Amino acid sequence: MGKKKLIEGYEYESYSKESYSESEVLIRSKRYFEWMDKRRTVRKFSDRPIAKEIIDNILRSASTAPSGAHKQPWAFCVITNADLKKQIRDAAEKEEYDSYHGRMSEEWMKDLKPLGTDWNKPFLEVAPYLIVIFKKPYNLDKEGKKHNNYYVNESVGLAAGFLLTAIHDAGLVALTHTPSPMNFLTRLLKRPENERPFLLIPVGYPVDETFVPCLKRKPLEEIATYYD
Ligand code: IYR
Repeated sequence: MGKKKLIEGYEYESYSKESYSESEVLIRSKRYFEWMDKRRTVRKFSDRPIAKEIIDNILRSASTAPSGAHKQPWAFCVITNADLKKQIRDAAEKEEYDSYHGRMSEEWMKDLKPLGTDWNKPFLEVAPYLIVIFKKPYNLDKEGKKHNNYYVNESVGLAAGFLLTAIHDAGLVALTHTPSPMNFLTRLLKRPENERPFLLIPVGYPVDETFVPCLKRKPLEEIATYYD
């Protein structure tokens, strides 16, 4: 921890980054991109177990994300219990069945075709861990009074991104699953009234021979505009 000082009555600590030469910064940025580019969403998981400590560390990384007024408006539920996983699978498949049989538009179904998704979600029972991220639009104090959080979707989206990167770095894979609607998660996991399900993320190792769709990422020219 760095040197501390008070600024307008609040405690601050000195913060310094490693100082790399510009060529090192260039190499690092390229290496990071190439590594991130290797992350893929996987839909077929092995049931190979994973130590809880690994998941603990991944969640600690996710929770380093910035958040509005540093409220950290997220809660992570980690499910390993087989019975609970089955209940989640059953409830998700019930919703997904309806989505794939009429709730999703023709265009949506066509867009999903190349990804090979359907209403069957075996990974919800096979993956050793299910992580459910909840967002907290407000906190409740001891008297039950509501205190709003800020930029909740942005904050929780960032934490989800950090979570996926930590999973990738650890050598594991994940699937950002969005059963819709997902209020069954509030019920099954008995969450408090100030939490809303945000993402359901199975985590594990991929099956031995894994195939993922051949996707192309948009080139830089298509995603970025520089204003010099
Ligand atoms: N939630 C459904 C459908 C689905 C929607 C999108 I957009 C995807 O990128 C993938 C799936 C499901 O999980 O199957």
